[in-house]
Amino acid sequence: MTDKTETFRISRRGLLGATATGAVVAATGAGTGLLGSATPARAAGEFALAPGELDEYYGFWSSGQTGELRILGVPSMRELMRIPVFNRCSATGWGQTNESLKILTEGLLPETKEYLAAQGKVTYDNGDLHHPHMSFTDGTYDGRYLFMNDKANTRVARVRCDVMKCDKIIEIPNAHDIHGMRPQKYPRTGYVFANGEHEAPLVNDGQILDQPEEYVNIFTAIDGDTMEIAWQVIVSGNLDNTDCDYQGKYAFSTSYNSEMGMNLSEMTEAEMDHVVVFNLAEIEAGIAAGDYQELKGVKVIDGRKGQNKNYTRYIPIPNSPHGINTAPDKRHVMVNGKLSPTVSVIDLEKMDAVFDGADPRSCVVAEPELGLGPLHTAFDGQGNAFTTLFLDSQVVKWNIAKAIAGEDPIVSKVDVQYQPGHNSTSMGETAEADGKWLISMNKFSKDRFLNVGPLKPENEQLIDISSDRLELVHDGPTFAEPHDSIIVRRDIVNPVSVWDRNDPMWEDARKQAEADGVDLDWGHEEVIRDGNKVRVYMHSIAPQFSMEKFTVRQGDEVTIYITNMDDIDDVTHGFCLANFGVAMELAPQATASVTFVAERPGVHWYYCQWFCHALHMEMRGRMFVEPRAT
Ligand code: RUQ
Ligand code: CUA
Repeated sequence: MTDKTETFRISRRGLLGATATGAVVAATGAGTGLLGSATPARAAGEFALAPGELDEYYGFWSSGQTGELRILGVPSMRELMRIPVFNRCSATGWGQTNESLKILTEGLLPETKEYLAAQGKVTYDNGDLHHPHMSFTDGTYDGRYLFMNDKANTRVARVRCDVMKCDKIIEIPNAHDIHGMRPQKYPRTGYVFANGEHEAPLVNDGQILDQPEEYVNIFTAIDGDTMEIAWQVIVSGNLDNTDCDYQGKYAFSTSYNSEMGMNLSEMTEAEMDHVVVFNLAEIEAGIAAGDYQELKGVKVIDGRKGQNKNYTRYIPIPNSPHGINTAPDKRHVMVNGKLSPTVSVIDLEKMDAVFDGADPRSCVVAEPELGLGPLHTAFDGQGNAFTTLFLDSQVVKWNIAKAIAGEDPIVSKVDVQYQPGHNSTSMGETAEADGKWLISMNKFSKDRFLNVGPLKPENEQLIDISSDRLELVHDGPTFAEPHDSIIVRRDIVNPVSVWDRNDPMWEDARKQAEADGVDLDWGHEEVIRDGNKVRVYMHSIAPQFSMEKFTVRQGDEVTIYITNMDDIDDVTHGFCLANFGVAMELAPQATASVTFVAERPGVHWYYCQWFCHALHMEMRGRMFVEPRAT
């Protein structure tokens, strides 16, 4: 299909100024000439921002098995920040500070806490973060929160966009391994929908192994404001990806294993799998009417096939559909075929009839063949869709109206290197899709970068979609594994630069300080002894900690609370207690605390681990640990 690409080859130089406002710098030299066979050489640097220039978009990136959230600038593709979520972070102390441990532990199920305790742990320290999505109001991003899933340990987390820190993590009961996850688009978020991917016996207590008919899968609706579980639905088949409509009526999930197979050949046996459609009002009414069972404190409704209820419908879709994406026209939903070369187009205006008894397939209004291995679809807001073709290593642009009219919908294709999974377009999963940029998130980079050993980076490619000629303009190597991303207009995201001294993040520290008669707001430098528990309160102002030294006894359980009194943008300190494995971030006006047992007698230096001042090296102090009396 490269011939189509050729057809649309036009000079882009003249369009540059219009498409990348403020983003253009002079060409810096010869083109690389290696951007793929169908792409002409272009001068390096044309799409880079000049030093000091800001990006037009925030990109929020998952990191797969790394477990963190990342912020990139688009179109520069510069990595701006990493936000630890499901992982343990050495720099910030995430997973070690009391504030982060509270978030990492409070949402765990009792049996998980028990399991972890048997491992000598209080929380998981790995995660598999696939899908980051922002909260919506009225069909577009509202800049409040980001939500994300953990496939590895069945969790959903929330990041506050005002400070760009995780403030809630919950484990989802009854489900197994949360994969697809999306926030409600209308009227607002509202619900966060989360798919359990792997089927398991409903009561999974070791009684059942090889009775697939006893296996179920669970769809969960979480209240995005409280991060509590609103309800769950038992479904037939497994669940892969999910999305919802712009009307607030339906959510839908793909299933690649309608067969309920337990091995590869069983899972791929059927010609048709399905999309499950969830009728939100019917489910809410069913819950209100008491038609549920309570499992682990959650109201669970039965939406399996064969129920004579209106909670769900099963739309047959060719073999093993994967991604599901609602178009900004607020009407069409694309179901990506994976093992089928097709994308099935669902017309939501036909969905009410399906719930009224019409043939479930009657809502499928087109099923164009686009290429091999369609996985995910993004949109430009102008009636076009962009689908990744994993096996063809291409992104195909196609016209939705033409597909529905039965005409050849393919506009153009671009080669990507290599094997794309997700793609995302600027504002593309909202009603404000603007058709400027597309990121192709490729699973392999092969020969695109210097060889770094057997473990290679993945490759994210930036494609200009402002014309029919899809132009690859940037290669971006990334570490494991930027599964999915969203591209958000920068006016929507407005984080603060300095913390509010009364932020809920350190409410526990504030309460403890109050109980200890310590003023957390200013000037505290106190050591409070409470049996063998010692609480040390100090503050930091560049380039000093308020305590030059303090003394504890061997075996004391020591908690150190530090408030960074600096309120200047960008003056972050850190606290590292050498040879105690203790370190944390202290952003402007933040309080952080950490607890450890002082089992090492002697003098131990603590130092500021965030370069903050010309006298940063001098920003240090001593903890003296008196030996245990023998
Ligand atoms: S899924 S490569 Cu985890 Cu987002 Cu499609
Ligand atoms: Cu304070 Cu470095």
